[in-house]
Amino acid sequence: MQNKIKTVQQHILDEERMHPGATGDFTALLTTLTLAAKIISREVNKAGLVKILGETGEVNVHGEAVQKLDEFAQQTVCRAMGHNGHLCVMASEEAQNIIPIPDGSTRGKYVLMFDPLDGSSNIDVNACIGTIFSIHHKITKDHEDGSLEDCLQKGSDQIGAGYFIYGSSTMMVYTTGNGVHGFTLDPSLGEFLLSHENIRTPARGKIYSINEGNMHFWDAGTRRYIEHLKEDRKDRGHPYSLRYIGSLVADFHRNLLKGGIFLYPGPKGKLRLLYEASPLAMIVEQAGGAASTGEQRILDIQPTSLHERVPLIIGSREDVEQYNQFYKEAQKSAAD
Ligand code: AHM
Ligand code: MG
Repeated sequence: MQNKIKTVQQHILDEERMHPGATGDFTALLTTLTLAAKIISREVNKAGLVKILGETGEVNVHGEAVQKLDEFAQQTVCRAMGHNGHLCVMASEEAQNIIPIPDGSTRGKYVLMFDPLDGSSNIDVNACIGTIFSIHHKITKDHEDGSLEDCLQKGSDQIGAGYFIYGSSTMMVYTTGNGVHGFTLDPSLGEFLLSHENIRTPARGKIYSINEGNMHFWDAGTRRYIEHLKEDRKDRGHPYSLRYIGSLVADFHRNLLKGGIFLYPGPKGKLRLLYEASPLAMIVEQAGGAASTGEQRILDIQPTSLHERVPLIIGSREDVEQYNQFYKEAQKSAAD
């Protein structure tokens, strides 16, 4: 039989229909998000042409104020999602406080957290960047508007998570708890088409991704673990290779498909729990992988503030488990 042709909207709708009492609201929410991503993708693709890469404050050839791409992405998501009618509040890596739904727009039952353009240091050099999103149910009852409390939910309570990657093609990868599915944007149709159904990440990989320039800041467990991977290559014939783009979505996406481990270790980490770690942790677990801080499962962390950072160790299950072991042993020897 030939491969099926299916748009992301059809796929989400089919998944939503599996839930009794589904209203279609969730499908509508994600559909609007794909529209925002298409707009961002279009700007990313023509960035070099319209000099959109300039600093804010510049004026382009049309006499319009030039925006940096990350600000453009932030505003695009807010403008598309704020009026979508299904959200009660949003929060973004690019905004200090929670983002209320605009006056006059219908409030809904979902909460959206997002990183509008992750990997922004790669924009100027034409490397992959992405948009990451995380969706929760509203949990507060007293107002139609959502609050900080609605945003500070554990990753294990997410009802959906995903990312868009703006690379050699634009892709959407998402999960609603029924596996992980990937869609590739066909620019001639303007549709995301199913290209990677039910992604499973290999149990063990051959790639590690870490900023080795930070080696002297690493904890002892991380240092020993990375040494061990290099010894695996030299002595035990398991060829780990280092691959690091410095754009989380791109590093994560490659490792998800090929197998491997991405590390941004502590003590505090750089990556944000709500906009980066939690959504990618849901995706990786749904694909059979794992995500931890070294001592705790990412999805079990109770957030305490909007922009909280966590160490992030994420990827193939056996690799993450082995890292956790190294981390715990180093903690134990330091305590003895
Ligand atoms: P950003 O949200 O400011 O783009 O920072 C997050 C990025 C991630 O995409 C990437 O994994 C990490 O920062 C790379 O950091 P470093 O340059 O310290 O290795
Ligand atoms: Mg980011």
